[in-house]
Amino acid sequence: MEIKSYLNEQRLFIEKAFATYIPEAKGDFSDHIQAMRYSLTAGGKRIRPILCMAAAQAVEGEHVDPQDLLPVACALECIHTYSLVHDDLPAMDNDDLRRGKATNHILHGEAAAILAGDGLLTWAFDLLSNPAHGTLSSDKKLRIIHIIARASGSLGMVGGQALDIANENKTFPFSTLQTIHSSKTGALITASVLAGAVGAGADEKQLTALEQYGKQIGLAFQIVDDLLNATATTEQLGKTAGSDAELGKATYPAYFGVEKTRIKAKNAVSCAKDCLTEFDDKAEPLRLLADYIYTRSH
Ligand code: GRG
Repeated sequence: MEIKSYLNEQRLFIEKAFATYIPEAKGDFSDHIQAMRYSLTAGGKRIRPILCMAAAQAVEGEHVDPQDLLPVACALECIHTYSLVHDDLPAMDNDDLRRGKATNHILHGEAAAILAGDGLLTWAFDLLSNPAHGTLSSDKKLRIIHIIARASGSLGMVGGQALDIANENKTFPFSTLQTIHSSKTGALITASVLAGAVGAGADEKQLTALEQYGKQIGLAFQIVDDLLNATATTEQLGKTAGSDAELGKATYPAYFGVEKTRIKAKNAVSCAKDCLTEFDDKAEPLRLLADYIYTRSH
């Protein structure tokens, strides 16, 4: 399997589902929904929904129609996109470029961007809990909702963002950087893997292995993000390069230098793949995704 065509095919599958699962910009709330849709459809690698679908494929549980997981996959992308919209606000990272386009608040204004983020976050839980979507059992849906809520909130992504902002321009121990990374970035990535696995009926042993896999690729993802921020160009990234240094953020390259950081990312990818030894060929996309996270250029 070739990773580029796999990613492309999966990305299109997920983006096609937006037509079904994301409200249309019409009626009384059309401006608000348009602002939500602007960021959601602006591009993006769709890594979290792809991981969700790949984890479901890897598991030998009950047969699950990929269509049944699409609301979960779309919900993950809504939550991720909301976090980007809010992260770009002047009160946070104050960025004007995201996914190669003007950030939400630059185009729609701050109030509309905040509400677009709020709308995306809340819509995710509408999608996850809607009894009309798919045939996943209520038990599975509830478990998935809890996994995603826990990973997105104060003990996960939101908490990590708060810690990150509180520590700008400060010196802090490496363990704090690890906590920031694992909560701000790693938690939603791990939850994406677990959500797909739960949807496909994974047993506890498989869930433990996939949780470790998720944590390792989450770590690799953030380390590579740090590296790209320090070494790639704004054109390559579609977002402002060099912003970490400008905002006084502690990063892996700042602690270890570029070369050692690359080795750490590679090690995390290798640990992630080691977590998949009990899985057969159906986990091939998860293995390729781990490699891709290391080699990605944006
Ligand atoms: C505002 C609650 C809140 C959280 C923000 C996601 C985040 C937390 C901040 C974004 C800043 C950042 C660089 C985070 C690290 C890694 C990351 C999430 C990068 C962006 O994700 P990609 O590369 O983006 O998957 P695309 O655009 O491809 O979806």
